[in-house]
Amino acid sequence: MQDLPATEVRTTCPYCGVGCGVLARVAADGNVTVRGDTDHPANFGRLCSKGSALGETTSLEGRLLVPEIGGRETSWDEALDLVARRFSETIEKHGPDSVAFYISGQLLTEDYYVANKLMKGFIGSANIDTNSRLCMASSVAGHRRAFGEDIVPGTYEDLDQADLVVLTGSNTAWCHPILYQRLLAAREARGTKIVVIDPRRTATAEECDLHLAVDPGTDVLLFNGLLAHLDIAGVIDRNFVDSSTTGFAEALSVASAEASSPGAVAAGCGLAEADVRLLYELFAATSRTVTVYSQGVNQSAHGTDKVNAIINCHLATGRIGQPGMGPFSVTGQPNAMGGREVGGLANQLAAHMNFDRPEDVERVERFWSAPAMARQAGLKAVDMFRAAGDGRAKALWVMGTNPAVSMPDSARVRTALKSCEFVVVSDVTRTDTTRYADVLLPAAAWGEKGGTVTNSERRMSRQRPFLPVPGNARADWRIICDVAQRMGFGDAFTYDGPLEIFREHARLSAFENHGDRLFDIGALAEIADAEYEHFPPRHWPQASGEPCAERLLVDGRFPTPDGRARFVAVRQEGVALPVDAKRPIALNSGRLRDQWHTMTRTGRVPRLMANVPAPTLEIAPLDAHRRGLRDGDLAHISSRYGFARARVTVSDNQKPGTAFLPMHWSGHFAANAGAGSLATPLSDPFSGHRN
Ligand SMILES: Nc1nc2c(c(=O)[nH]1)N[C@H]1C(S)=C(S)[C@@H](COP(=O)(O)OP(=O)(O)OC[C@H]3O[C@@H](n4cnc5c(=O)[nH]c(N)nc54)[C@H](O)[C@@H]3O)O[C@H]1N2
Ligand SMILES: Nc1nc2c(c(=O)[nH]1)N[C@H]1C(S)=C(S)[C@@H](COP(=O)(O)OP(=O)(O)OC[C@H]3O[C@@H](n4cnc5c(=O)[nH]c(N)nc54)[C@H](O)[C@@H]3O)O[C@H]1N2
Ligand code: SF4
Ligand SMILES: [Mo]
Repeated sequence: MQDLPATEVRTTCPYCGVGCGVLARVAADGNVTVRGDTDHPANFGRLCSKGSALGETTSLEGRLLVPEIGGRETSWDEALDLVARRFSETIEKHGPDSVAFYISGQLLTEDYYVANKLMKGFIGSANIDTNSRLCMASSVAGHRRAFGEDIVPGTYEDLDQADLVVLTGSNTAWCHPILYQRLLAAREARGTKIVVIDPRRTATAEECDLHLAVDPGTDVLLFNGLLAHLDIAGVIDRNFVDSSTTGFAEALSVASAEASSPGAVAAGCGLAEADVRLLYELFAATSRTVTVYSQGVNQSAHGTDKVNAIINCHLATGRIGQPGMGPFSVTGQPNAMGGREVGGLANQLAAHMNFDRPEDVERVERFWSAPAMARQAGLKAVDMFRAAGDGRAKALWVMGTNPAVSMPDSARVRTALKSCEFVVVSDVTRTDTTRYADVLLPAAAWGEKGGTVTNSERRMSRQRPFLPVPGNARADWRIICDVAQRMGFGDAFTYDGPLEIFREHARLSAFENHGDRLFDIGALAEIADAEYEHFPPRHWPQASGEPCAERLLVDGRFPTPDGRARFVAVRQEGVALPVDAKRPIALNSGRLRDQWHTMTRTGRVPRLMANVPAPTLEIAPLDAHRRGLRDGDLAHISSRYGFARARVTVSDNQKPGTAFLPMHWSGHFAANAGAGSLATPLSDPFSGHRN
């Protein structure tokens, strides 16, 4: 990596899971400017609209700078004493499962590690879940079912090297913009074909060779039909299937019975038969195929089955672990992958270990010398807020996420936050959630704290501070350790900085790991101060004494007990978004190019607000006509769970019977425009994911 002028600091973008490298510079007058890091292998110097505007988000306007108890400013000592005392008393009186943490894929790996350690090893409950539940949990569960471990086999280079890229349930052009630009550049160079599977004609679909506007929730049928077609077309990789997998015959038989022909699939998915055939023929004929998927797959009551339906097609053709091919779940948040490494979900343990293996639980217990090791999975996000609402969870700590807006059935979540006895919120600014905080803790923000994040392709990068920590704000890892010490767990939480935590995290990944867990970064367990400071972006695994494997699952061996991958026989369940005469429109929600989630940062930047300045509901011409709605009208939208209001945009991009409302508008920016108020809390049985 090239040396930088002393005024520039090398760090990583805090938005999406592409994980672009950023060079930040602070001018003498305090103004921050950023540019892309040409040395970073995720972006090679490019930044999207949100990344380029990062310099405009670092002002202190609206920042939380002092701890508060009940709205009154106070000292850290008083706030931390109260948090520790209330958590300890609640645990003493009602047991460890009466408390919970709801955390975030936007925390750094080191923050995440200590939060998980405190809850699962020292408090003695697994009631810690993250907003990645809304995001990545179906991929995690699908990977574990198929591969035995939560593995993303591929790298971004596979997109450069593929001849066909299928983007399903992913508006890549807006949500992973730099990856999308990379894909377009590859197409320029080698003529890559791009297929988009999405009920909406998104910005991503505008550029593609084939767009399949599937009915929402019908992806399993589409991919089951593909599996059946691959068999008929004679492109099953028999060698690979025989030597590296189990369960093929059953998966194929279920798929073939359900999706007997492209015609049957087309009818079930609301597609033209010719388009279905075209996809199937392209897929069958192209060995270098990558299937990228995101929330249209994950965020659904049958998300795990969708993930396995996709993986089945890659296993059947042996298209996995080789250049230019593989299933590729792209992560949403900057550290969604890091959170999975440290076990941030209620049903995971740290370092890719799991509650369903008692030897894993004991191993983590031994490593931490944990006085109160949790032995079973805890409450997942939706259930956690139910428990907070009905009095089972009596003390809740929310860090780095805004569930009052972003959880489905958010009105119920707000009621739960109001009724929960003791709510702590760590954030950098006031949000719809901080309104419910009994104790408000001011966290250090991007640019003020250091640590590591891992992007979609398993590449770990450093975030580095370039600004002083303002007011009395503190880094999240430190706040968590401060509370842990006051709860009497001092010896295990005396880190002097993120580096010490990172070393422990690396040691745990290698602890009694004889190659059975692919997540192993043992080579970094003794990383020196200067090396952590320098830390070039690198993939995991980084096992001690072994070369770093960039692409995983290369040799046809999988981290299951028998070394084989598993086909999962999946059936198309009822459509994910049931509509009826009373509620005839299936509402879909997602993202805009220039906004980030609940807008706490991007909402402050005028040029990012300019593109779509107000909440809008996109609706098909036919549906608009039936309801007498025209462009610019104010629509009242209601669901079983709540209501919202938004301006109408009549658009051919919407399939009749579906409408799209961005997820971003919180109560802070618009009254009653929250998509979360309308969204269903129905969850996937395997991942706890909901649609
Ligand atoms: N600009 C911007 N970028 C972001 C974010 C942001 O807030 N703003 N957030 C980040 C995060 S955390 C995440 S998780 C990612 C999300 O990245 P994406 O998943 O690409 O984002 P969404 O806008 O939710 O798009 C999901 C797409 O799935 C489609 N879809 C809905 N139902 C179905 C279905 O049943 N089948 C199929 N095949 N498709 C369906 C929707 O129409 C929509 O276009 O984006 C990340 N990047
Ligand atoms: N209707 C609908 N709802 C959705 C989705 C959807 O598609 N549709 N998508 C879901 C998905 S995939 C996701 S990931 C979630 C995202 O939803 P949220 O996680 O609620 O979204 P953010 O607005 O990013 O919230 C992050 C919070 O952390 C704060 N913060 C920033 N930096 C720091 C820090 O360093 N420390 C601390 N302590 N706080 C910090 C920010 O100010 C902000 O309040 O939304 C989910 N909700
Ligand atoms: S693509 Fe994602 S990581 Fe890269 S600059 Fe844009 S928001 Fe940041
Ligand atoms: Mo997400």
